Amino acid sequence: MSTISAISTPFGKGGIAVVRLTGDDSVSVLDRVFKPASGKPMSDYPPNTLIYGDIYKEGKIIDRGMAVIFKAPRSYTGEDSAEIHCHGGILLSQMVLEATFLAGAVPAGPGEFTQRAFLSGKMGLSQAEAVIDLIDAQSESKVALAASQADGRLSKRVNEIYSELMTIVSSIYAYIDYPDEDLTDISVDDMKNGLLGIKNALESLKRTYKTGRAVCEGLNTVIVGKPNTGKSSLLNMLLGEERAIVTPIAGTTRDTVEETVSAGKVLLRLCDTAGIHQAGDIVEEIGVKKAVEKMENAELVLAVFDGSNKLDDEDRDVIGQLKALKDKTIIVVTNKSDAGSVLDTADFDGITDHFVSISARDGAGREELVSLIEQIYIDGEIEYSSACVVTNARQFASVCNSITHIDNAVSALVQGFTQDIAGMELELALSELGNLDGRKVTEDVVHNIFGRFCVGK
Ligand SMILES: Nc1nc2c(ncn2[C@@H]2O[C@H](COP(=O)(O)OP(=O)(O)OP(=O)(O)O)[C@@H](O)[C@H]2O)c(=O)[nH]1
Ligand SMILES: [Mg+2]
Repeated sequence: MSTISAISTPFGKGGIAVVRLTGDDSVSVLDRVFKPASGKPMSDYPPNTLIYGDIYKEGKIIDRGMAVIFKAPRSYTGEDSAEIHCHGGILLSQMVLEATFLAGAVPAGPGEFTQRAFLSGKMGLSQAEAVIDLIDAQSESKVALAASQADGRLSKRVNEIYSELMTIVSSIYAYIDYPDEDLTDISVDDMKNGLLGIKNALESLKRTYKTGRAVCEGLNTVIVGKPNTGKSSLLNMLLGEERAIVTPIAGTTRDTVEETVSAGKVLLRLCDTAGIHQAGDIVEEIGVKKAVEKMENAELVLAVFDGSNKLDDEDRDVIGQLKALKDKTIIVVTNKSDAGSVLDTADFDGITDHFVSISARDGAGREELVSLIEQIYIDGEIEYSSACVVTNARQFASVCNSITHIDNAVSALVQGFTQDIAGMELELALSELGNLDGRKVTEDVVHNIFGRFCVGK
């Protein structure tokens, strides 16, 4: 493999910057760029040891710093690797990087270090994804969950399920190829039971995605309501800053305002929208259309009503639209509790069971709203430090597809079809499980995943 290098620390001034190398020639590239103060070459030093010395570019010393070598396979990538720690100047770290290029390294692409770790078998794909989640994490709960998945827990569990399934598939093929010989002691009933056990294991993994998604991917959440109910005030309250314009004039928000915010353990991808009503002009009309579209595409709808006033025709129109929504979680937020509260849950019959009363202006009710969202999305049984959790749509799709193939195999067995039909379905299930951890994943998927990383990771 070629030797690649990149600055692994963020762009900007800092105490130190780290230039990272990986590939067969890492040590010889390092020897050309870094000379230990002792006069001995770096290659004479043992690995995993930080050594002090001079950093050279085109024969001139440009900085003093530290360097370390990691020998294959005991490195992040599984290859020979090295790091140079220089002072954290923007130009200086760039010059050190260029020195590594002059010494034979080539620039690393986004996520290429982790991609190499995956290719050399150091980590599964779900583990690599957990590393992205860790880097992206905006909430403590996401850090906790990603850190626990980055140790390869999900990969391990999926591998166990894969092996169990493989045993059954082998028995089925042994049975088909040599029906008269006693090669397998598994009866059709045993096979069915074994498959149902595997299906149950996959079903419990599948259930963890509700929590995994809420914590890691975030929930697509829209704030809707008629004008002036306090939608933008709610966005600001959740964010803890005056992000959206709030005025007493109905129709203040015309375009959507989008922000990501953590609500306790849940990550909300929030969208504030224009008040839904009969629009007065073309700009408003477009805003209202956008609001309705966002509502139809969201998964969590925060429907805001002014709880200090009786419902009017505009509210009733919003309620009608909420009733028409399918497969969404709706929370009715009655706002302006400081000004009185004349609405009750009966006013929202048939929309939802989730209600909360707040005063977005004063911040009252924020905790109740957050804990209601956590109650809906976070499975309290999931212990982050020990559980296997499905955290993204790609992993979830593999789990769902493998369940479907197992179901098909079981019904083939139950209906007495020839066993090769069940065998074919189970091979598809195996291939789906293989996808989950990258065993059989296509090159496109791999590129797509690692392309989301930053350069230097
Ligand atoms: N008393 C009281 N007034 C509030 C509260 N929340 C918002 N308001 C007021 O209600 C008015 C409208 O608030 P916004 O947050 O702009 O309402 P909106 O739903 O975004 O309005 P549009 O963007 O016009 O649809 C402002 O005058 C706010 O100060 C609250 O909790 N109590
Ligand atoms: Mg607004």
